Amino acid sequence: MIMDGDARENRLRLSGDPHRPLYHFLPPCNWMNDPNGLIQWGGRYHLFYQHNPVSASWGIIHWGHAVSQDMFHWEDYPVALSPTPGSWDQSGCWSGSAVNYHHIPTLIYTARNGEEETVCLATSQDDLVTWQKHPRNPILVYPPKGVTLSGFRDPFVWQNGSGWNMIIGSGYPGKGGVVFLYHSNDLMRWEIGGPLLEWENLDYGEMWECPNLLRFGEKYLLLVSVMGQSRVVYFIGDYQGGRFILQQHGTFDAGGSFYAPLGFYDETGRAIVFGWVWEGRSRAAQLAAGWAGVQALPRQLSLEQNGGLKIEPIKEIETIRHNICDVGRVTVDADHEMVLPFSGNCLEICLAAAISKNSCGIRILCAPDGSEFTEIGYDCQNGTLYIDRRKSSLSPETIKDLREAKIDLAKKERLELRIFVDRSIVEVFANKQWCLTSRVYPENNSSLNVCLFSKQGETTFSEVRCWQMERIWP
Ligand code: DQQ
Repeated sequence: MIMDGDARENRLRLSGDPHRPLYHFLPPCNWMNDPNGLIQWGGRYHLFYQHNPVSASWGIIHWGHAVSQDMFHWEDYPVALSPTPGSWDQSGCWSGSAVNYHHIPTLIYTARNGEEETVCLATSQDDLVTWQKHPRNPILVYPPKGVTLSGFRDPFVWQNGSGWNMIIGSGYPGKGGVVFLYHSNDLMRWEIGGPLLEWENLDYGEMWECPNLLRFGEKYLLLVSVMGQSRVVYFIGDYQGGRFILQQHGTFDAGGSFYAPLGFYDETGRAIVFGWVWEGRSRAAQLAAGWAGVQALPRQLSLEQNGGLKIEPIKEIETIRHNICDVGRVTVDADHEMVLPFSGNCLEICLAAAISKNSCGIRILCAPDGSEFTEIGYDCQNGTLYIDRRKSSLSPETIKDLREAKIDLAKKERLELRIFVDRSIVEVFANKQWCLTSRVYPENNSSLNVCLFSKQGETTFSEVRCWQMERIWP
C-alpha cells in the first residue's frame, strides 16, 4: 500500500464541498489538467495527470499519479515527476505517455524550459512508484529544421513491431495544425518520419496539442486537442506510409469542457480514453474551493460497422450503481413537464424516446422553486442535442451558456441518452455516438429534482431508469 497520508487527509478535508464529484477521478487537492501516461501494468491501471501540487491554479506542472483495479476506485501514489531546477524540465513536466519497454515502465514526456519544449524520458525500478529521469535527457531536441512552429509537445508513443513510433502535437502559425511522426529502435534516438497529418486552414486552429493515434482493425482514429478552440477533434482514416489518409472528422465532445484526452489499450484490448474536464467557474471560485479539474469517466472507443465513432462509458461503471428506480414507459404531453420519482446529484439516468416532430428532454438539478436547473434536450427543428446551463446556477461566478451538437438520427431511430450527474459535472452520451460534457454549480442544496419535458408535440419515453451512484472517495 502506497497510499499517501497527506492525500487522504486532503481528500477528507475537501469532502464536505457540495460541488466536489463523488464518482469521478480528481486529485486529493489543488490543480489537475491532462491525463498522462495511461497504462495497465500487472493488471492495475495507472493514471498520471498534469498537476500543480501547491495551488488550485495552473502553474509549475508535475505528474500526479493514482492506481486502480477498476478505473473507479483509486489509490493515491506519490507525485511521479517533478521539475528539476536547472534542467530541461525546470519550468514543468508537461504531457506525455507511458510504454512498457522490454518490461521497464517508461514515461516519455514534454520537458518545458521557459518556452522551449523537448522530449524527456524517465523509468521506474520499483513497480512504478518512483521515477528516475534518464541521464541522457532530452531524447528529442529539435523540431523539423527550418520551420517555425506554434509548439512541439505531448509525445504519444506506441510499439510498432520491433521499433517504436511517436507522434508530437504542433502547428504552423497562421496556417493550421500538424502532427509529426518519429521512429526509433530504442526510445533514445529518434528520426523524423514527416508530418502524419497537416491541416491547411485555420478551421481547427493553429496548434494541435495531445495527439493520439488508435487502431481499430484496418482503420485509425487520430485525436487532437485544438488550442484556442477548447475542443477535441477526431479524424478517422487509414495510416499508410507514415501518412494519415483522412475519411471523416468532427468534434469529439460538444459540451465545451472536455480537453486533452489520452487513449490506451488495456490488457483485454479495449481502447479507453480519459480526458480533462475543466472548471466552469471563475478563477477566484476555484482558488476558494482549493481544487480544480476532474477526469471524465473512462470512455471505451470503437468503430461502428459504417465506420463511425462509437463512444460509451466503460462497463465497470455498472459496478458503482445502486438503488435503481425504473419508471418504465411514460408519455409527456406537448408543452408539459413531468416530475420524476427520483432525485439527486449523484446519478446515472437512462432515457429512450421516440422522435418524430417533437423536441424533448430532461431537466436535472432543478430547484423546487424553478430558480435553478440544467436542461438536456433534443431540438427537432435544428436536429441538435444540447445542454443548456443558462439557469444552472444562481452564482454569478459560473459560465452560463448553451452547447449543442448536430446529431443525425436515422429514420425511426430512438434517441437514447445516458446522463451522468456527479455534483458539478454532467456527462451526456447519446446513441453511443455523441457526447456533451459540462460543469454546473447549483447554489441551492435542494436543487436535486429531475423532470422530463416535451415540446412541439407529445413524447413517449419508452425507457426511464435511474441509479444512485456510489461515492468512490472517503
Ligand atoms: N497541457 C499540457 C501541455 C498540453 C496542454 C501542459 C493541453 O503539455 O499541450 O499542462 O492541455
